[in-house]
Amino acid sequence: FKRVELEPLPHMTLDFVKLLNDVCEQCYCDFAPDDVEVNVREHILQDFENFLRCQVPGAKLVLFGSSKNGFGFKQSDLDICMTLEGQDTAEGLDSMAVIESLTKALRKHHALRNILPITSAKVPIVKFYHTKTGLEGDISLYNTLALHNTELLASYAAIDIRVKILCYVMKVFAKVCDIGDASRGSLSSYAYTLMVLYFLQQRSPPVIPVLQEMYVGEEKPVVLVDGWDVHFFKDLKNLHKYWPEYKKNKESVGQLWFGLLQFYTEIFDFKETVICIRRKEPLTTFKKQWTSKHLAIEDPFDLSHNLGAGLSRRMASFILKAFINARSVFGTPVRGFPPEYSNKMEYF
Ligand code: 3AT
Ligand code: MG
Repeated sequence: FKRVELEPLPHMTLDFVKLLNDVCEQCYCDFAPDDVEVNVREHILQDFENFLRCQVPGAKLVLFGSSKNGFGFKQSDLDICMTLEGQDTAEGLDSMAVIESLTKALRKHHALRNILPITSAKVPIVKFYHTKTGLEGDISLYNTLALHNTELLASYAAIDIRVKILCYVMKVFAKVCDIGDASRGSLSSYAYTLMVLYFLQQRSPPVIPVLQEMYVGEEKPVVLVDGWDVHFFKDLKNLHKYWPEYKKNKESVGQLWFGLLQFYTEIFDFKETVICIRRKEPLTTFKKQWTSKHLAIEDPFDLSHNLGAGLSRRMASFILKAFINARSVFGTPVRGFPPEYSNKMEYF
C-alpha cells in the first residue's frame, strides 16, 4: 500500500455523525439473523450428525465461523468441523479416506446437493448445498484452530455491542465494494473482522482489551493446540476487575466507523506494521519478515499465517482505494444518504 494524497475533508457535523450511527445500527438490524435462523443452523447440524453416525462411526460435528462468532449473516455459509470420537487430533488419521466416506455418506442425504470434496487445501473439506434453506456449507476435518479463533471472536463480540455492529458494517462494506472474497483474490470476512478488532484495541481509550495478553495469577498460561498457543482470557463477567480501561471509551458506533476509515487511510502504516490482535505493542513487518507483502494480517493463533499473503499488488491497491473512497463518502456531511447508497444496501 503506497501512501497517497488524501482529499481534505470538511468538518464533521454532529447531525451527520448521528446519521452515520443510524446507518450502522440499521445495517446490524437488517443483516443479523434472528433466533429462528440461528436455531435452524443448530437443527441442521444435529440432523447431519445423526445421519452421519450411521455411516461414519464416531463422527462428531461442531459449528464454527460466523454461525458462532457473533458476526453471521442470514445467508452466511455453514462452517462445520468434524472430528471422530476417541481421536483427539488428526495425527495418524487417513484424512483422504475419511473425506471419501464423508462424501459418499453426504451424497445419500436427501436435503443435500452439489457435494464436492476438496482435498488440495491445507484443511481438506467437503462442500455442500442445503436445498431446504438454500445455505451453502462445508465440513472440514480437525479444523481445531478455527474452533478456537471462532471462540476468540465470539468473546470480543460479547464484550461490547459496538464490536458486533462495526464488524457487520465492515462485512457489508467489503461485500458491497466486492473486496470480501478470498477465493477471488481479495480478503476473507475473517481478515476484515481482525482489522476491526485491531482498530478497536488501538483506539484511545480502547474499546476492547487484548484478551490473549490477559490472565489471572502469576504467570500467563500456555495452552497448545497444533503447536500454537491458544490461551486467552475467558472470564468476561469479571473483565471489569482485570481490565482498567473497561467502558472508558464512550464513542458512538458512527464515530468509530468513521474513525476506522480514518485510521486505515490516514494513520496506519501498512508497509511497516502488522495488523495483530494478540498483543498491544506494535508488531513490525520487518520483525515478521513480511516486508514484501502489501498487507500483513497475522492470525491470532497460527502466527506463521498472514491472511494478506495472497493479495496481488493490484488487489491490495483496489482494497485501499475502497477505504479511501469510503473515508470521503462517510466523512462528507450530507443531509441524508444519496439514493444510490440506499440501493446498494438493498443489494443484500
Ligand atoms: P461469513 O459470514 O461466512 O462470510 P465467516 O467468519 O464464517 O464469515 P468463512 O466462512 O470464510 O468466514 O470462514 C469460516 C471460519 O474459518 C472463520 C474462521 O474461524 C476460519 N477461517 C477462515 N479463514 C481463515 C484463515 N485464512 N485462517 C484461519 N482461519 C480462517
Ligand atoms: Mg462462514
